[in-house]
Amino acid sequence: MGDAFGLMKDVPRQGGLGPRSSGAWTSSGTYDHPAAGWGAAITVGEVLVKQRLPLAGTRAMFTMNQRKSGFDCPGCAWPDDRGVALDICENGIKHVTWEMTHKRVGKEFFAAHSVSELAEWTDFDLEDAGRLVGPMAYDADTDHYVPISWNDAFRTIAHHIQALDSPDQAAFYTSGRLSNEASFLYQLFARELGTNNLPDCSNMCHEGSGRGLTASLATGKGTADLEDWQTCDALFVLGVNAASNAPRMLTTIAEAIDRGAQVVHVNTLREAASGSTIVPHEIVDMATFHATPTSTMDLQVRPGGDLALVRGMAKVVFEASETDPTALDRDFLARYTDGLDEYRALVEATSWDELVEQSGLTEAEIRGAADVYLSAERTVISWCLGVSQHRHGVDTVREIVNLLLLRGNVGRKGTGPSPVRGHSNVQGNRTCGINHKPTEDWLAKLDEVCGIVSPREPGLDTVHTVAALHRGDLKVFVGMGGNFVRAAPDTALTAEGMSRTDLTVHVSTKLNRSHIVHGKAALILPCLGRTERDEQESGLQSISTEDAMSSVMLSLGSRRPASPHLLSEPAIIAGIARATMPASRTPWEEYVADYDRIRDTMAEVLPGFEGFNELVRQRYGFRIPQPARERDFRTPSGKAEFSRAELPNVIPEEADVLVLQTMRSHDQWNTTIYSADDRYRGIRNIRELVFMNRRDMRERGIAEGDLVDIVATSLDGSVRSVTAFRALEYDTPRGSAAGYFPEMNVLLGPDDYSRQSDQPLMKDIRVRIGKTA
Ligand SMILES: Nc1nc2c(c(=O)[nH]1)N[C@H]1C(S)=C(S)[C@@H](COP(=O)(O)OP(=O)(O)OC[C@H]3O[C@@H](n4cnc5c(=O)[nH]c(N)nc54)[C@H](O)[C@@H]3O)O[C@H]1N2
Ligand SMILES: Nc1nc2c(c(=O)[nH]1)N[C@H]1C(S)=C(S)[C@@H](COP(=O)(O)OP(=O)(O)OC[C@H]3O[C@@H](n4cnc5c(=O)[nH]c(N)nc54)[C@H](O)[C@@H]3O)O[C@H]1N2
Ligand SMILES: [Mo]
Repeated sequence: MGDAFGLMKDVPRQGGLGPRSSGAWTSSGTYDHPAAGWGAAITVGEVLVKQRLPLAGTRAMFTMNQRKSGFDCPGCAWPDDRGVALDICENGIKHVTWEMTHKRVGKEFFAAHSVSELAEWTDFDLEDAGRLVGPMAYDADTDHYVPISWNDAFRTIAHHIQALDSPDQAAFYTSGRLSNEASFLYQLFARELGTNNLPDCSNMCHEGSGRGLTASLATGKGTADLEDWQTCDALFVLGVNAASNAPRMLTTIAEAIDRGAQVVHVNTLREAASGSTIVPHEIVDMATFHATPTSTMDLQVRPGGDLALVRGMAKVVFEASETDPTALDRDFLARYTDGLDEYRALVEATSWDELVEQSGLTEAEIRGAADVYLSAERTVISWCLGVSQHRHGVDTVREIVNLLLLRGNVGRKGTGPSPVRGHSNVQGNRTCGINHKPTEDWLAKLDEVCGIVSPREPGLDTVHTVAALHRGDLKVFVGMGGNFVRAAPDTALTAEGMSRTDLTVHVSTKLNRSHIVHGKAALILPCLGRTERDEQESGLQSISTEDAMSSVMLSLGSRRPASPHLLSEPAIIAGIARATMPASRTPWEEYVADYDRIRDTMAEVLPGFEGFNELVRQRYGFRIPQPARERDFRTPSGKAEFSRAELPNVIPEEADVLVLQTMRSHDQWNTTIYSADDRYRGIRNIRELVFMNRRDMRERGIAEGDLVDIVATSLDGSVRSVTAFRALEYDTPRGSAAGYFPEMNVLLGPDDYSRQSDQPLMKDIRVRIGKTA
């Protein structure tokens, strides 16, 4: 990578982008204790003490995810369980306390450290410096960030944006933590300005899920709710590392098993969730070390093999329907679906040999999964990045829907497709208009209510933003949260593109790499965190978020802000908008004075938000109406559409090429690395590693712990590599390998994205691995 463009020097070392460490690494194989439970509780205690927050942290734990008076956990988007008094998890607490740290990054910090010096810091050290406390501007003469007033910061942005030849020379990125209210203002600003350049982190996680579900069911979201999870007889969990990334899901899974439901995990790895858990809020379970199993079947697919598995299951369902009249829900199929016969013909024409080869499973395993499906009255199928970050992610999502349709498992209690969302409000961002390709209906309504004329040209998504930065087409980049330089593919190219812009603006809580890799001018604008009190003219404000199951709730911060100079995200957006468009007739100041006014406007624009202010103040908020959930499928045919995708070939042509997936460790929140450990995978003190199958290692003469080079060939033929990563033996299918994001993002070329979803191929990087010379 080199130290150009503010990236860390590429010195191979233990620890990757996490804390610097000289201690020895260890790898002890998969965790065989129950997930969550005491291991998590002990870690929570350590985290609170480390951040010097034992009391405040404990208080926060008790107000997290509590209706009425609490704040929504800024971690993942798993819905709050209404029956649970203490609905928390280890990783949510890590996440909250990371925001609550006592450390501060003020003007003294920036005076003491030049940007070139900070470029040498690890990503861990940058974030660990503490909370940002005042707006800062880059001073090229001294190479330091220096204080700037909020007004001057807004004027700087206005000056740059007004100087553009076209508003399309600016891009406005969102990371999925932004509230509904701030999201709405942000997209309103971009569109009033005249651009749909609204790339977001969803372009990297569930764009494919949204597109697949929309094509099949005319809804971009899952139709299953938490209640459906709680009443299904069979639950399939595909490509999710639940124990680390959606830990509260473990509770729901354990309860499902307790009531006799079948839970099938499908993953390339044997993850901790496919074992057992000690439910953290069950005091009795904790005290007695009572572990509940979280799996009744665990299928180890090859990378990208999910479509073949699901099609194989459909094949068994069709077979069964020859003798069992209840195998297919014929009434449902006749009344509500389109394309069944063609789908059936395609499935029947696909041979078992192909399905077995492409799934990496045996016919017996596929039949076993199909039997679970056929025996269940009600089925929920959930998935996350193991499904969506593939070339054919959209096809796989649609195949999942096909399978559900066969037995009427959509729009009925205890059933439905259920993508597991990532960031706490990533789904709400989309609902509120963060979308580079909005529909005409949506724009027309926005224009009518807000009195603007939105542009109709689609804007840039994440991968196309990287390309536009590289071409020099983007002059202004605004990041509303997130860490674009580290999250996006091809770190070096993204960094180089970012450093070519005239202005970069980052609205953030903590220092990260994207502040160090800056444009010619650069601003860091610090904002309130989700846990903090947001006081405006009309008093204390709350914001709202939408969970992965379409429930919208209020969130109220209660902590004293990290600094009196912080502004809220809505206030920052309004400040930028007013400075940039002085004649705007949008009541920016009034919106900020009282967020109820933002919600009043949203109530008019967003379908299903009529009466938003009243609805959201109900004890559990409200669920956004979703026609598909009522079996009202608003596709062009008016019916749920079966898809008919070719079975993709997911096996590399060349025998020496491996399929590498990039994933999160247990001690990480996306680009924030808390430590270099990965407890459930038995890893301590190392992140620059690659998990490999024992036979693939032996074939290449690689022994446990050897240093290896990983060379990736991009779809466009270009080659990227990393050097001196440790090869570690792991239970991953032959022909596959795994490593950590963001250390491995350098391996993804700008062309390596799915043509179906435009998502980067973060679970399908084609690599060759050999010992470091
Ligand atoms: N603590 C914590 N929680 C988080 C996050 C975090 O960083 N830390 N990030 C949040 C965000 S933004 C998101 S999007 C989610 C991500 O949640 P996950 O999707 O769980 O994220 P990953 O760590 O990428 O793990 C991908 C999983 O898919 C499996 N997999 C890989 N390839 C395949 C395949 O081809 N088929 C199948 N069936 N499985 C496969 C991997 O082995 C792994 O278990 O988590 C959210 N929650
Ligand atoms: N190779 C590979 N790359 C990936 C992935 C992968 O699986 N593999 N996953 C992708 C996915 S699913 C995602 S979602 C992206 C994540 O991409 P991003 O969302 O861009 O990254 P984060 O690491 O979540 O952002 C962390 C930063 O957010 C800021 N922040 C924290 N809280 C707040 C807040 O309340 N307000 C504001 N304004 N800022 C805040 C802090 O400054 C922190 O440094 O990465 C993607 N990249
Ligand atoms: Mo994500």
